[in-house]
Amino acid sequence: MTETDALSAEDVETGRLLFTRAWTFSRGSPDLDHLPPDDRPEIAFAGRSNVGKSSLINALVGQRGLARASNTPGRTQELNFFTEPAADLYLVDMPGFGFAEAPKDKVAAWNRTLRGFLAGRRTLLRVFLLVDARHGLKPVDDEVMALLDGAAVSYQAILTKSDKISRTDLERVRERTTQALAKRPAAYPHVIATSAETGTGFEELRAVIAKLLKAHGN
Ligand SMILES: Nc1nc2c(ncn2[C@@H]2O[C@H](COP(=O)(O)OP(=O)(O)O)[C@@H](O)[C@H]2O)c(=O)[nH]1
Ligand SMILES: [Mg+2]
Repeated sequence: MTETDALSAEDVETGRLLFTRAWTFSRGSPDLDHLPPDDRPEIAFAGRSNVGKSSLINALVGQRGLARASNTPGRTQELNFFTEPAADLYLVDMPGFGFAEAPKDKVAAWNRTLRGFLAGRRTLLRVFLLVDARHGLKPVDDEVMALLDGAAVSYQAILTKSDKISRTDLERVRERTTQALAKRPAAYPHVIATSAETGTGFEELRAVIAKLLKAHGN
């Protein structure tokens, strides 16, 4: 049974309501010393530069301008925290791994910060690992998954930009991704496909998050 089958109408409705609220930018953290207090569950969106992390957060909350989406890869250079007072949850927009246009030492420092956050944040409930549906998993995704497996942080893959490929190709990449994740101890087996362009997959993603929060006791 997939998680989709196990999502109840109640999860779908709770998820819908969770994201009709007004989410706001809470803070940007350039390093591990400026994170908000770890006083509530967090869900982080990770993945390569330009994979669609910021666009996905905007589509999730239904607010076009909340997270900055950009045509310039690697522009987001802080961990950005979004919150909604009644939701008791942080959504975390992460910068892309290994962004190309910065000096080497800066990239290295960045990757240390991202790794430190992913592997060491006590309140991280789940990491959504975003993967461009046209390209599938890349070596840097393997590195991230190995890190999360090592830290026993639960993660789930999302195939983004699904509007850019055919249904057949999407099912092919979903199958390949599912098989790769089956070998990973901390990976959630079900792969979600989204399009920030058409809205595909967001009812499911909202329900998955609502269900996670319910299981956590919120
Ligand atoms: N067609 C399509 N384009 C998308 C989608 N999601 C993001 N994009 C585009 O991909 C580029 C990078 O998106 P962005 O959200 O900034 O990626 P990030 O670097 O991972 O935060 C932007 O030009 C977006 O408009 C999607 O679902 N469909
Ligand atoms: Mg971004």
